[in-house]
Amino acid sequence: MHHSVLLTFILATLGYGQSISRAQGPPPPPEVLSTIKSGVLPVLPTGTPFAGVDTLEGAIINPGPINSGFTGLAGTATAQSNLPAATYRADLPDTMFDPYVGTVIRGSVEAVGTESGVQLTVNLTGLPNQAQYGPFPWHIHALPVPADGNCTATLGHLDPTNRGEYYMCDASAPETCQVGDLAGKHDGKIMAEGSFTTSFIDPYLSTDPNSVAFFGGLGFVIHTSNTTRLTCANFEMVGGANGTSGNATSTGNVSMPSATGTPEFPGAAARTEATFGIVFLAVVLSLFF
Ligand SMILES: [Cu+2]
Repeated sequence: MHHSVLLTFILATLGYGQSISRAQGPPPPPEVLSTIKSGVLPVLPTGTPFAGVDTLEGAIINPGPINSGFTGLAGTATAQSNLPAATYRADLPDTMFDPYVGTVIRGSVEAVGTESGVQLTVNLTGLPNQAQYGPFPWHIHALPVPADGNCTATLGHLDPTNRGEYYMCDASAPETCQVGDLAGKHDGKIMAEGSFTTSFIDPYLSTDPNSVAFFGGLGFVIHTSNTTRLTCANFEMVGGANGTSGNATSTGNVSMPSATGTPEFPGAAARTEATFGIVFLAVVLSLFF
């Protein structure tokens, strides 16, 4: 009896915090980059609770069929307008979270509030071997990167509509995508090796700290195609809301956005947390009764 309880507990633990990302086309051959700096889990589960889904280092790499038009449990994302003209920037660190890809990704993502959404400007260098590790998913995640630089601690994607991560984003209906799924909404995963630059307006992100789509302080993450987390950085405020931003190298008035306390992270991560809590409670009760 206790064996089955223990097994349930282990499986629930493996499911805890599981974060997933979608993949277009077949994934590349498994490439074990590290036993500790991985997608989500520290080891390759041998008894994954996600039947029928391939995993590598705990990251789901085959999310199943496309369900275009999929809408989150909390509806579709809201198009923003008249946002505070604050500037946030995620500056990638000198050291990669996962340094086993033979290069260091450097650069930044700058994000400025506009009349009709958030203008993002992406400048990256050092993207690793495309054939071996690409294409590279890139997202805004649900939690900040902690001081130790642990990209795994950012959990899944910013997902205020509670869409979950089991279905690919349909770029022709971006309001149905996860708000943090920059790759899905904007030209897909990065297909470039070396340098990559792009700029676009995302209508669904917000520079208003009171919005569920507020990304200030949250982590930007770049993955390998198997969702291993390569590098990450938080969006920190580098320009105020008075419209005087625009100097990308300015570090004046650097301040973290107002403490976000408990950042929004509904979606898959929250659901697995709830499941974990229930199973954990059941295990504890079974020990006593
Ligand atoms: Cu991500």
